[in-house]
Amino acid sequence: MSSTWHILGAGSLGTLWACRLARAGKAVRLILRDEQALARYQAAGGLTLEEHGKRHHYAVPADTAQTAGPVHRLLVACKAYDAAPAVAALAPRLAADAELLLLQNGLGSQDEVAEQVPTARCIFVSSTEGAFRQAPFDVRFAGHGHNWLGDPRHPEPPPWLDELSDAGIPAQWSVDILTRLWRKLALNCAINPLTVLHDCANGGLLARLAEVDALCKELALLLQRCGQPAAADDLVGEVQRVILATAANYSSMYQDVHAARRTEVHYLLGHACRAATRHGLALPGLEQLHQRLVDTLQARGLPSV
Ligand code: NAD
Ligand code: KPL
Repeated sequence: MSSTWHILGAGSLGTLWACRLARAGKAVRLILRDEQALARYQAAGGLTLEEHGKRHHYAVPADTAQTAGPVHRLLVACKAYDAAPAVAALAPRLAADAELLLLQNGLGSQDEVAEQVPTARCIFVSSTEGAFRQAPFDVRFAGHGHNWLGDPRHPEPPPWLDELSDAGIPAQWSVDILTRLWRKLALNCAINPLTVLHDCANGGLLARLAEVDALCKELALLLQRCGQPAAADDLVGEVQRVILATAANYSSMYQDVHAARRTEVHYLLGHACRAATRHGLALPGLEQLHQRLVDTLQARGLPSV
């Protein structure tokens, strides 16, 4: 018998996954932060997903970490900085052999979560899908993409992987999930902080390609030193292609900063700088970028970790 999909965090990606699983008839339950969030959810009457201009409602059942009952399969859909504390609060309900899917961008939060649940299987996800919250429990599916799932400790896929394609969730098992996550982290480090510092859309970086290229060179050195040479392959070329293809868009970090939301800098540029220090690698351009970003976030009253 298939396990229930418990979804921790009913934000953009949590709602996107919950609605598609529910639509496909899978057993799904949301786990919300506290009783107040549960009351707000019940007042909203369920989740709303807008796709191709059409709005659909899903009355997905919900509870909180304090509700009784074991959790065998958990999609962790919080921000990177919330993931480990959220999982820790749920730990008493997690089965010893529970499987966790970690949707967080960047690196570092996956290990923080794994420390909370040493006997569980942690599956890392790298997602290029895009969704955003229009209102509480009301999400727009904004960008079709793909999801790569992988487990750095066990190369074999879980038996339930097909449930995702049954639900229309584009997913593929990846034996090199860390390479994918490092590559995405490097792209984010080369683009997102500069869009914040120069207050521009991604395309604004076309006028600053020398600065972008210098960062890519340092990032490529870091990837090599971290044992990820494939993630370094033609990084500068891909960064330039992404800047061109998304020229009119504002990066996720830019959007967070302008909406006065906490960023995931600690798990992106912060992680890159910590990894360089651990390897005794001097990367002055990256360090300076991090410091400028930290100063900018602090000046705006936003957390810099
Ligand atoms: P979000 O802020 O929209 O949603 C996170 C949700 O988690 C919020 O509803 C929050 O209240 C909830 N939460 C936090 N702590 C909780 C707790 N203790 N218990 C229960 N719920 C809790 O975030 P998002 O945009 O869905 O992003 C989630 C992750 O996915 C991030 O790491 C992000 O970088 C990554 N990601 C997002 C997108 C996207 O398009 N939104 C795309 C790719 C990757
Ligand atoms: O993933 C991105 C983001 O905005 O977070 C882009 C800009 C495509 C690459 O950094």
